[in-house]
Amino acid sequence: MSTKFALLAGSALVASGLAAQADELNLVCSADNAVCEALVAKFESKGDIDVNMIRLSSGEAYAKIRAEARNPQMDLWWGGTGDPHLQAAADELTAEYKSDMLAELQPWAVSQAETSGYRTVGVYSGALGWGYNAEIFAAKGIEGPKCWADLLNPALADEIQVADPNSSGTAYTVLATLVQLMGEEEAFEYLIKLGDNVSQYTKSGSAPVKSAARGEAGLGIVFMHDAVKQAESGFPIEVVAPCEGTGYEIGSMSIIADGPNPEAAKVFYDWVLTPEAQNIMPGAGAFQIPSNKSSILPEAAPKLGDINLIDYDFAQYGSSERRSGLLARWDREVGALK
Ligand code: S7P
Repeated sequence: MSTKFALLAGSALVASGLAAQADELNLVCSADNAVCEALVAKFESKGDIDVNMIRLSSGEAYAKIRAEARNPQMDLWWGGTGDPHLQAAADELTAEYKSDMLAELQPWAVSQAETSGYRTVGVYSGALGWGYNAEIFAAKGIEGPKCWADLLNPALADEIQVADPNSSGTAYTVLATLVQLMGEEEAFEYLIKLGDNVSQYTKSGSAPVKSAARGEAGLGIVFMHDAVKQAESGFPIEVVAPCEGTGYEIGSMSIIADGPNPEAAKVFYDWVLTPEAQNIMPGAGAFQIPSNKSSILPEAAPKLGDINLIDYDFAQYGSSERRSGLLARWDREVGALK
């Protein structure tokens, strides 16, 4: 670490308005592109660190970081569901970092850090559900589905979209949620039946509800905040929390082990956990629950306390063995049928 960075490291840099030293940061962003760009623009305006950002879905980001393990190209991975961040931590692809900002975070965000041995941290949270196009359902005379069981209604043939859990953290959360709700055998039976109603397994997790908003599909299984974004944009999307219970994510952030710009990674890491950074998110259409206790909770954000949540086992479903095993079974028994 350079002397200048050593003197200014961590939250002192945040307080000083970011580093005075020119530098660059290679960032993988796994949330919606609009929020990735808004955060990068604000960060760059505050200091001399140029950000080279790429947007990849959570599973794709994990695969890239794993593929580059011998010669890491990226410095920081912001956003995306927590399970692949935990898998990267277990694989030691990411670096331990105990930010001073931990003291300002919600217990669930700190717990994510503790579970990973401080190789990842929670940046936002949000529950899984779906958004359906009320006009399409009204035109077809189908009642809006309230429960996971309702999604098997044969009247919904080819009306549902959900992502592929290999590329998408959202879809892996669907898979892990159903396994925790129903047990593994029943969950796979359910997913095979659901496949009859699925027109397409998309690459990105939020794509299904964007299609539903445009009338290209009836319903997208997504994080509820991604459905809220479409409703807030004026599309006829109804947002549903499934009646049997549902899973949730702890969207996470990790520093890549042996990345080329570790100091710049820490500067972004500390800043992006501040209320100043997190309060940018709703303006970019991101309605997750922020992890800093002093950040503003967006009015439109689905509140976890109002939703029937399962006790999601992040340690188990973020473990390398469990995640790889479930994805392999999904490929064999569900993906292979399309
Ligand atoms: O759009 C926000 C969000 O739902 O995107 C992340 C998601 O994992 C990225 O998309 P993939 O499902 O394609 O991986 C979530 O973390 C986040 O809340």
